Formats: sequence, C-alpha cells, structure tokens
Amino acid sequence: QPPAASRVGITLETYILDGMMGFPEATGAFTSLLNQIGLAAKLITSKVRRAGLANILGYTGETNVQGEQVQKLDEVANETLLSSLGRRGHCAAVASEELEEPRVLSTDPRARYVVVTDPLDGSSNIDVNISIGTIFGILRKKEDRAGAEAADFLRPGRELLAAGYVLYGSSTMLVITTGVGGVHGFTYDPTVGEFFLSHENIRIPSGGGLYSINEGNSGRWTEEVRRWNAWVKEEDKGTGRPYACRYVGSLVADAHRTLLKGGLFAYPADRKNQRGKLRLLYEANPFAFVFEAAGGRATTGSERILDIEPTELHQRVPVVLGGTEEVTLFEEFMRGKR
Ligand code: AHM
Ligand code: MG
Repeated sequence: QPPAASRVGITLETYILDGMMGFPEATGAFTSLLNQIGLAAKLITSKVRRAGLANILGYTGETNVQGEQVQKLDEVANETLLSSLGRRGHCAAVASEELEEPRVLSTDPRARYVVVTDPLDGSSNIDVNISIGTIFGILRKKEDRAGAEAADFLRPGRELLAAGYVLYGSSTMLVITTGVGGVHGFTYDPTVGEFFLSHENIRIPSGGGLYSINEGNSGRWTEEVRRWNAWVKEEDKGTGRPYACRYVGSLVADAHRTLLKGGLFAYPADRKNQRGKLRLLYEANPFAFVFEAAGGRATTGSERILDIEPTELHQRVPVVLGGTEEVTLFEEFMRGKR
C-alpha cells in the first residue's frame, strides 16, 4: 500500500530517529545500531547489484560450517555486516550463518547488544539472478560484562528487540519491526542512496490462496504433511481451492511474498531433514518475530517458534509462517485432526 501523502519522503534514518517504530529501547545506542544495519544493507545492495558486472561470482572452493559451498558474495556480505556493526561499538558480538562461533566485536561492557544474521540467504540463487536477502535480529546482551559468549545468543526468539530482513529483489526493500511497534517496509532508491518508507504497518492478509513449499521433498514428508498438501490441491469452490503454489527457494523472497499476499510458507521436517532445514536463530526467529508482529503466526507445526529454547548456535527447526488461519489449519493437520 503506498504511504499516505504526509509520509512520502520519510527515510529509514528519520523513521528510526523520530522513534516512529515504537521502540521500547529509544537509546541512542539502539538507534545507532539500527542505522548501522541500514548502512550495511546499502553496501550489500551495491555489491549484489554489481555482482555480475564486477565478476565476483563464483565459488571460493571453501565450505562453510553448514558444509555448503560458500560463494564469494556470502563472504562479502558477512564482512560488510561485521564491519558496519563493529564501527560504533554498540554491538558486542555477532552470530552469523557464515561463522562457526560468534564474532566478538567489542569488549566494552557498554556494548549492550548482540546481533544474529544470515548475511546472504538463498545463495544458491545468486548465479541465476534470483532474489536473495539478508536476515537479522537484535538481542540485548545478558549482563553488563565484557564481550559475549554463546549463552548470549541461545535465547528464545520472543526476547528479540528487533528483527527484519533485506530483500534484494527487483528493488531492494528493508522490512523491520520491534514487535509491538508494527512491521514497516522501506524501499531503496539507488539514485539517492536512501531507504524510503513505502509500506507502513504491514499486516498479513488472511486468505490469499497461496502456499509455498518445496514439493520435491514430498516423498520424504510425514503422512500429516502429505494430507495437508493434498487438501490445498483439492478442488473446492467454498474455500477457493486449489491454492496456487509459489516457491522461489530463497526464504526471504518466499516469506516476503507470504507476508504481503497472505497464505503459508512451510519447510517442515522430513526424512532427510529430520529437524527441518532452516536455522532457528538467524532464519526462523527473525521471520517468526516479523510474522507475529504483522498479525500472523509462526510455528514448527506443533510449537510456537519464538518459545523454543535454543541449545545450539546453528540448530535447525521446522518452519511454518503465514496468516493465522492458514497456520492454525496446518497445525490441525499435524495433530491428525483433519
Ligand atoms: P542457505 O542459507 O544455504 O541459502 O539455505 C537456506 C535456503 C532458504 O533461503 C530457502 O528457504 C531454503 O534454503 C530452500 O531450500 P530447498 O532448496 O531445499 O527448497
Ligand atoms: Mg540461509
């Protein structure tokens, strides 16, 4: 929805500085941290947009902690975020998909925040020119002591202070929420180098008639997931079925479409990915936080994602994101009630 006339031309910085996101933490440090994330998003955008031209595509030959091949742009995005977050001294440490252990950025006890991130998600889509994204979440460090350790990150997603993502799509968009303050989207204008408010107070629409899942995994799904999947494809005028299937294979793109158009995104556990594929701390939790703040829901199929007590930095989790009705219906299938 286009912003009201009085909201035209509001930049991300102004929005943050004027406290328009309803931050519970209006400290200068928190504001500055958000601005550093905005800056990193601009820098990564410029690198993503130039990737083909600058010939920085291609494999480095190394593998990351997940055992996947790391493409150069992942590393570039990771380094960019780390240096932006390290610059002002408010971020104590970062846990990233690209790093086996958290990276300490400041040992000053006044550095009160830690950040979780997947710096460039959907990296297998980079070399085919399909949308990719950055995912982030901000937590308050546990105590006022120097540095940070794994325990600072192993906390349920409901403790997030803010979370969001940047989608490098046909335009670049940054979507951010502090939970109570609503979900807001900013579109990047590369000609002036600013994010402008474009989607104020995003609410996930109900209905939507869309589902998003890697159907190639259906042979490995549980009986419950298969029954849900058969149901969405059944013909029924009353409920508008069959639903249309949309699957990019980039979480940021699939979740963003689901947030704006409604429906449901799911990456359930299956015989191969027995705990699911997506990572709890820096993929599932930020999106769960965004979806709940937009009036939707986020579960594993049986449990609220934001209530999970993490045990490992890179742990995986089944993920179901969507409108309240769609997610609740999915859960009914998982409980065998349908
Ligand atoms: P990545 O972090 O290695 O990029 O993997 C995560 C991606 C998500 O963006 C996406 O939702 C999912 O993996 C797609 O997985 P699949 O190809 O199995 O459908
Ligand atoms: Mg990822």
